[in-house]
Amino acid sequence: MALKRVSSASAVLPTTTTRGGRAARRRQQGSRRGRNLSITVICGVITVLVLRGTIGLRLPETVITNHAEETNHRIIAQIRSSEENVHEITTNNHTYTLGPKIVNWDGLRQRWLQENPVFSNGKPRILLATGSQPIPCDHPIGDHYLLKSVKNKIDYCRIHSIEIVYNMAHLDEEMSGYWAKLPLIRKLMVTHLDVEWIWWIDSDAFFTDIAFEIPLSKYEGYNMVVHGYPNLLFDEKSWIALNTGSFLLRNCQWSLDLLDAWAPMGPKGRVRDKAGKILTENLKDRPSFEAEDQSALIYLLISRRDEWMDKVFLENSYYLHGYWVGLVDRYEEFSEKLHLPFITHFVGCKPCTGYGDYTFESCLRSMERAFNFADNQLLEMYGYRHRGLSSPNVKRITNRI
Ligand SMILES: [Mn+2]
Repeated sequence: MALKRVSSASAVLPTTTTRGGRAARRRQQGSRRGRNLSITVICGVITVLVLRGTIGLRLPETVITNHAEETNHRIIAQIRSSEENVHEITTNNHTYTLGPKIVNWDGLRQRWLQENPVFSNGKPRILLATGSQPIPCDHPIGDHYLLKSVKNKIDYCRIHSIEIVYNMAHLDEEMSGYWAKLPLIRKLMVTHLDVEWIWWIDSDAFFTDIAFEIPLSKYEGYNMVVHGYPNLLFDEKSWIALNTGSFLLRNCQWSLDLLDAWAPMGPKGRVRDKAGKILTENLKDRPSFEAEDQSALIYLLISRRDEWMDKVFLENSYYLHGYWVGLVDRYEEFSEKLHLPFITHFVGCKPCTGYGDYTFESCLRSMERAFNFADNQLLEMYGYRHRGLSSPNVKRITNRI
């Protein structure tokens, strides 16, 4: 509040300040001008007093808040409008590709690793990739939870020596929204030859078991690791048989080929709409909407099973992705059993745009719990803990230094 008062004062006073500044120069030019200055200053002070009195009758804090809100709205509208200006009209008349075809990537990368042996020593390197839209959230609270989400990821990655990339750029205009991860992953693979695994994680997913590490040795011989269930995939053909909110792709030719095979349903507009119809017709319980990356991957794995499936590991022994409903209300119970869900993923919550399948309130309350649950695991290292899973405030839990 104190800060707001200061900014409001400067919003009322700038004319006086400028006059005062100019007057300082005038003062050197003679006493007559000096008298003029005094009158000006007195007039200015009276004006301010009158203005303050008038504002005072209209509850100053409301005026201040409105002013701040107006400024926010103006700035956000400017950012949005400049974003809209760069949109190009896509005709969708050509067959979409993520880029020039890459061949012999494994040979190239192998040679690079031999030339740079420092990178091939020790544990396979992981690059965690995440991101969010380039414009502000429709609800400011959405941006707050994006910040909490990235703090959670930075903490996890720091502790496990994982590099992290946060993307906010639309690298490919046609692959917007949920499809943006595909061109990003491809770019990261070809520019980070030292990295063995690219790990995509959504901005609406939180690490809720900070100590847990991905058991990479289990995935030797596999190139993709994604949370899912074989029976839901091949027997039920369910559109939630797997979840692409958190998955790992090995940096190899197979993965680049998979991205190429995965991408064609992505281009926004006619292609994406038409593909959405095919996906809804073929996948169990899928609502009718444009094609999204998860259904497209499921459809690819079902329809071309022999070609792709032998390198895909469907993980369900831990929560590489954990559906938040049924997890967030049981954190206390999990703590007692010392078996924490690795990742809590807020599927169906859209705190940034506000058009989710769940109420805004239940999503935010649950995200706060997930964040604090994870944050407790970090704070305990320093002897602190949140006052409760719903509380942003912390308390000291030990007297050690
Ligand atoms: Mn998600």
